[in-house]
Amino acid sequence: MAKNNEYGAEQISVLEGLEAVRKRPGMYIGSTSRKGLNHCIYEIVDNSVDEHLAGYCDKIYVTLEKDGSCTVEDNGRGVPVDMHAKGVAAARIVFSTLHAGGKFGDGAYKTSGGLHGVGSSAVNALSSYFDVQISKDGYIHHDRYEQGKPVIKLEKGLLPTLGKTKKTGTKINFLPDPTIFEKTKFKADEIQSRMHETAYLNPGLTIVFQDLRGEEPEEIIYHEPEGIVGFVKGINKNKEVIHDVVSFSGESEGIQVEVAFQFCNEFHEDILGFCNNIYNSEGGSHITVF
Ligand code: TSJ
Repeated sequence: MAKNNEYGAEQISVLEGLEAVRKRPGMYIGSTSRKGLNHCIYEIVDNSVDEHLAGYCDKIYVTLEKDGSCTVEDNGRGVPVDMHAKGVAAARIVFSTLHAGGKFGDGAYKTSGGLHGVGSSAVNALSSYFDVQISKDGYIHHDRYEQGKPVIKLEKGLLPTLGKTKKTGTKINFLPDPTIFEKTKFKADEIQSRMHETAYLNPGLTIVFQDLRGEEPEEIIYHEPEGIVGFVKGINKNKEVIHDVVSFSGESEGIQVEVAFQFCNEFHEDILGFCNNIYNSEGGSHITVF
């Protein structure tokens, strides 16, 4: 497994950790069907959304590339690249271990609904390649994995750089492993609707979706400054509404709640509940209590 005598016992246990994901992918991403495939994108995008919620990122680019891979890029602070306690760049730990979340900056994950960065290493494990560019501290830092194994040699424990930059942000380009997934073609319409929903739930965020796989490149910009009010308007746009959208928000014991609703001239009722950006098909206690 470890060709390189840089790997100590610690590193070997890390590789075993990601092997566990390849053995039982469903435990980490739900399934290996197209749903699981698309879920990989959401796991990566959720990290950028967390960076937005922390107050540092307002733009996310999601691109379906011609070669079947996906690129997710944000303009946040960039995943920390400095030396971690283990003598390895912090980013290497983020991508190659099933670490518990919240290690890298405490406040960052207060409103995180995802797997707190655990998802990124699971996606890495399930990808033929997983390429990372982190723009931070004046440089583009580079890391790369194949089937979850690092293929870039660290320099004194740190990531090599590709050149200088004045920007900051994180860019991931990954190709799902065809030996893991039953289908490897991302479904654009499902991803578009999830990105639109994410934009409604995060009114300060702009998500640029691009599909470069067809003859004509496609680009959709999702920006919904009206937030969940706009979400309700969008859901009801072809219905006979009987009043304007009603909305209110409040906070109690550090928990923020936002509500928007509109009645239509029909018997059917839809109540969508989201907690920390995650839809709960069973409603969840915040719906039941409301
Ligand atoms: F999934 C992922 F980890 F690969 C990934 C992470 C993918 C993408 C597209 C973006 C990100 C990501 C992570 N964007 N921004 C961040 N931010 C941090 O990880 C970060 C940066 C700085 C600090 C700090 O305390 O200084 C803390 C964190 C968590």
